[in-house]
Amino acid sequence: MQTNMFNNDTICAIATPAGLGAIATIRISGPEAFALVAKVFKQHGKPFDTDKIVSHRAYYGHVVDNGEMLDEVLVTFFKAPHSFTGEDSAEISVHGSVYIQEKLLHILIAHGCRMAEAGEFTRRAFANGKFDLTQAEAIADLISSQNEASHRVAINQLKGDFSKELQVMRSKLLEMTALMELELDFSEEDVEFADRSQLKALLQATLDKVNILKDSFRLGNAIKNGVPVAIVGQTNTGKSTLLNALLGEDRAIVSDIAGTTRDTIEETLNINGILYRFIDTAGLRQTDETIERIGIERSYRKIKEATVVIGMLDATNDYESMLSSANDILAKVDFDQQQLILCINKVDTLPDQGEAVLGQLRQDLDNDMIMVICLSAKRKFGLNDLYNALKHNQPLTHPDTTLVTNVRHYEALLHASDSLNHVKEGLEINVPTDLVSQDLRQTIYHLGSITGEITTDEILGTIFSRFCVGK
Ligand SMILES: Nc1nc2c(ncn2[C@@H]2O[C@H](COP(=O)(O)OP(=O)(O)OP(=O)(O)O)[C@@H](O)[C@H]2O)c(=O)[nH]1
Ligand SMILES: [Mg+2]
Repeated sequence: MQTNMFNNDTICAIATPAGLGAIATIRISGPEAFALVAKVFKQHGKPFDTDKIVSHRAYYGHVVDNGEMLDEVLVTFFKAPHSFTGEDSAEISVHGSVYIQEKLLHILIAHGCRMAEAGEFTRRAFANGKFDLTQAEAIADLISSQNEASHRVAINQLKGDFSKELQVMRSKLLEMTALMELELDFSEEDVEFADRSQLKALLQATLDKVNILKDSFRLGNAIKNGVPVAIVGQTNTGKSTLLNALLGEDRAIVSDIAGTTRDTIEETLNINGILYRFIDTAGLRQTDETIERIGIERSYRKIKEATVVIGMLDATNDYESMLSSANDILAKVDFDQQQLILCINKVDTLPDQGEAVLGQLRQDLDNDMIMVICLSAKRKFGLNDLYNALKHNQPLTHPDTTLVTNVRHYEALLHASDSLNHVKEGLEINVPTDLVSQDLRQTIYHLGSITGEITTDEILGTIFSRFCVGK
């Protein structure tokens, strides 16, 4: 529910994590913020004079309610518009007892404050023009960032470089569209205000930029949610055993019955600062069993979506069937976009620990793009070789490149790219100006929806409800 959003009331919430801590902070924002704090905050036993507030300064005192002292506190005041939300705001730091935190919230609410909804502080900041939508979303990403790479991407987005790129494109298109629409007013006179060759050049430049941003999503998403690594292969090759070995826990069921794993199992793991999303899949084989078949279809889908494919081969099988499984897997890999690591598993059962098979397979496949390693998932050896192979697929990020990490942005860019292509085609076959300008408006709309220049309440509601209360 986001109904009260623009009622201009005063809201409060605990901004620090739930539970016990050394200190906790309660955040208050809105027109009555200072007056509300003054109702409960005392210095040297005397009422606090809000006229004397200096913005961004911390004041020591006590929260007293009904003559009873609740806690010793520090209150920091932020005067509008120089606060996070752009409104008068205060932060009360209390001792981190759960009782104190909740009691203080109750006291504030009893005095007329309203409990904030999820993301409401950030939504108010957005409404007050403190930042645009991509920056608001970057704040959520920053809070949830768990490693250096995802932190860096969130910081870049927060700095607003992505927004600037979009705004420049959008305003150039707007200018051109306005000129075209002016022509419509003079349709009798057959004038051309918008130079068509300039328009074509602008379209191409915009399309190139939009496509670069769109294509960066694969990498951006990998950084944010983990590089997707699909573990695939025939039944009983040891895929689930490998997942468990990587995680160091018995996450997936392992058995010598072929077809044990029916559904995909995903777990993220941080290896040397990079987040990977390992996906154990149902073993590939011919089957009449409906559920297993659905699982196998999912395995194929996961191969498509993965950045890295780990193809599991079983060293206890004869060489010819291993080679044919390897060929089946590599036929499904798109080497322009994906990396394949073939793992000869169960080499603990071979006297030379797989050395001979490894050499033979490398020779027969004769493909530089494929890495082949020996492994025993069960005895946990060869894992280091796997980590090293994965290193070749670290998401490379240049600090200055803009990466799209958000599905909403990605979808808007897809739409923008489609409508730009429409405009281009339209110009080539000389469709009427009003139709071209309609397609241009579509592009402008999609680009504007990313930064929040064009949004509906519903979209905003969905975005901000993903934030935690207090943010
Ligand atoms: N000797 C040996 N056995 C292994 C190794 N890895 C797995 N196994 C055994 O192989 C059998 C199958 O292992 P799983 O991990 O269930 O195989 P899977 O590929 O997930 O099988 P499905 O889920 O049926 O597709 C089990 O009995 C494992 O103990 C290994 O490195 N060495
Ligand atoms: Mg399995």
